[in-house]
Amino acid sequence: MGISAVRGLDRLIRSRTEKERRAAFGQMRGGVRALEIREKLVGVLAKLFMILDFGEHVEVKFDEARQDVSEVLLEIQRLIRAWEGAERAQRGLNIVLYGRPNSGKSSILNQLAHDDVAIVSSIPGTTRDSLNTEIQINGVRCRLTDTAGIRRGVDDVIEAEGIRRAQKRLEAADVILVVLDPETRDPEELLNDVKEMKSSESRVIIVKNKVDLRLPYPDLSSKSHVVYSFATSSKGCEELRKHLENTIEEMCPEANFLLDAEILRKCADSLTLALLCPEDAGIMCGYVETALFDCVELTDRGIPTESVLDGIFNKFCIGK
Ligand SMILES: Nc1nc2c(ncn2[C@@H]2O[C@H](COP(=O)(O)OP(=O)(O)OP(=O)(O)O)[C@@H](O)[C@H]2O)c(=O)[nH]1
Ligand SMILES: [Mg+2]
Repeated sequence: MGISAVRGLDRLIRSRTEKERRAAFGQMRGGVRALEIREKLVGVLAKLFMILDFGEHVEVKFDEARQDVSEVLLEIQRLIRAWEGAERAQRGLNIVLYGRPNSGKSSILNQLAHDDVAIVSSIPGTTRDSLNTEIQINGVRCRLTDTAGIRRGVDDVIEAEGIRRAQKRLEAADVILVVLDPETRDPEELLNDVKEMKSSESRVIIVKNKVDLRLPYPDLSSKSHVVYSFATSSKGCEELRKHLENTIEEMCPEANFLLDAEILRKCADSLTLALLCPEDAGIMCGYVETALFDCVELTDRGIPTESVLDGIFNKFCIGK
């Protein structure tokens, strides 16, 4: 069993959803993709040796080798994104509802959870503390957090603590749903909080709730995606549900093959340097060789000198 298969098995044991299990099988199959990358890099090395040793007698161009390197690099970058998505899915995503009191955050949480998890009332300030529930979206476990409504100039110490906790939740959020209703005063202030507190990778979705009231919403300058909802009905949250599904699919894409991103990143760094180097087959050769040795860590197989020689003799009529 190769290293990828062993790590895939470990992922399989730890997996809790169908999607996590599929990712684990992808990692168990990952060695196959690693071998393909290894083959391609051996091919590039063979071309570079040809240019170095027999440049004047063969038709191989430096640009051809450069093109091959960028193709392998693109493939590796795709695999890195797939790995990052699988890791995100494995740890689960945090989705946080954020907005003014009475905008409909708790109602949205209940609709997304298909359950009466949070108390809903027409009294602003009903939710005093953060509240979590777990849901699955596209097979990804999501911790959905309802928070206290945000308003300024609060005297009540408990409400002030609820607001502080709500803002703190933004830091670890993968997806932030900023809930606005037609009554929302100064939505830019809310969006500034989000901008300041959120991590660079988290996604922001603006939810204009209570669309059934057919009242105008405050103007916004934000470029974040906007969806409309009416959270008094399950159907009224369909657009939000769909958009969340798409967002989560982008953040945790389905992958047929998974390979350890730490090693892939080393490989990608060497190939990036290979592409940055001037038109010098010798320098490029050095970086491609380093990438090949990194890649070997993923395959459990060495690179016998013969494989590079085979690469040369299979493609070019040298010494035959
Ligand atoms: N007409 C209409 N009313 C809604 C909608 N969503 C929520 N409401 C009502 O608005 C009121 C406030 O809803 P909540 O879900 O408690 O609002 P909240 O944002 O959690 O409020 P706080 O907990 O105070 O921060 C309740 O009376 C809901 O029934 C909607 O889409 N349309
Ligand atoms: Mg509430």
